Amino acid sequence: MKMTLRWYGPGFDSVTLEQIRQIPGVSGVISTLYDIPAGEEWPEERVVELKSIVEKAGLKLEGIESVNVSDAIKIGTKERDRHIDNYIKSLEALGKHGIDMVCYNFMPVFDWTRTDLAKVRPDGGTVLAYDQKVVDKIDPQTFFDQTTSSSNGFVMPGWEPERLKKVKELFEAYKDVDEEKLFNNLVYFLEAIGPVCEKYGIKMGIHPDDPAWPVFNLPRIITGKEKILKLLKAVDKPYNGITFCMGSLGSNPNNDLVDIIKACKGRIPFAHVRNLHHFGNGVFEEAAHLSADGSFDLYEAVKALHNTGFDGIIRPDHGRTIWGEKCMPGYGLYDRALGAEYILGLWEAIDKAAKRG
Ligand SMILES: [Mn+2]
Repeated sequence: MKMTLRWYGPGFDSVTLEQIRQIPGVSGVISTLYDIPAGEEWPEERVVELKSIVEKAGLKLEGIESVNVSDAIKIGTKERDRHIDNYIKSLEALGKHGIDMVCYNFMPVFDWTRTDLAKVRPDGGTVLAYDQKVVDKIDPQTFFDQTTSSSNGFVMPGWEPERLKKVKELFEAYKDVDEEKLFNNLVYFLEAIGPVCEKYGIKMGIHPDDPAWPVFNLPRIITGKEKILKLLKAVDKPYNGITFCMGSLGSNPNNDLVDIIKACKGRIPFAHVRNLHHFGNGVFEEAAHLSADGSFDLYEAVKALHNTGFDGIIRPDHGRTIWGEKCMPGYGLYDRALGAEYILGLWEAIDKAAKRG
């Protein structure tokens, strides 16, 4: 297991690599080339540059989150094959330099969705929160404008302004894409990138839909165990894996997180570990990683990862904003550092207990 933190790169992140390096047990980061639009090729020299910036700080670039998949690929337009060729070239550039874990998602239009980016909790910290009733009352464009204007001036992953300023057009482009079509387009994509993944030993980890149900009537295909297993079976190769995101899958309280980990044994190259507090009826807020602060049992989840032989990359997921930090919502230093230490503590205890029988 390799403990990492997500890092957005110079100019995009309030947290520095020097700070990350001082978190005990964190050996690397997960990063991306934030400025390259989905569908375009990642130049090899940019990959080399990113890798060297990270390594100069004494850390390892363990993987990429994300190499984004373009809407053309998700919709299946005539541009798709050109974009897939570019995706393959990007993977080639990564694989050549030993970067072998790539996270991506196949969510139409919006990546993750939250209705409040700074909900105040009783201890004064703020968190990302979701209320289905708010989403039900709002149109997508207003929703987009509200989300981007409350991000403390940071560009948030999946909410890139260039792409989303034309929300209406995007919705129009997706109007004939139902679950089945989206799924088939995903399989088409995965089969096309198979050879380059196998050549370099790249593990692809699809990120589950967040929240794990359809929003704004857009189809969602990675929402729970059954659908994940359907995908793993459709392209039954080790490179086709999932990013086990506890917060996303756990947004639906009917998802049994431990059961999903067991069912996906050997196909989880990347794990996002975090906690949520559920209020019921599609209302939840993010919480500190500690089990007692939310609705999930982090001990059981980490134990399931350990017991299924998980040897991939792990990171604390969204943190609370605490101690007056100015940061991208969910991605401050302090609470994610606390989360990393907690997960590492659980792992050490579980690992030692297992070895002592
Ligand atoms: Mn996640």
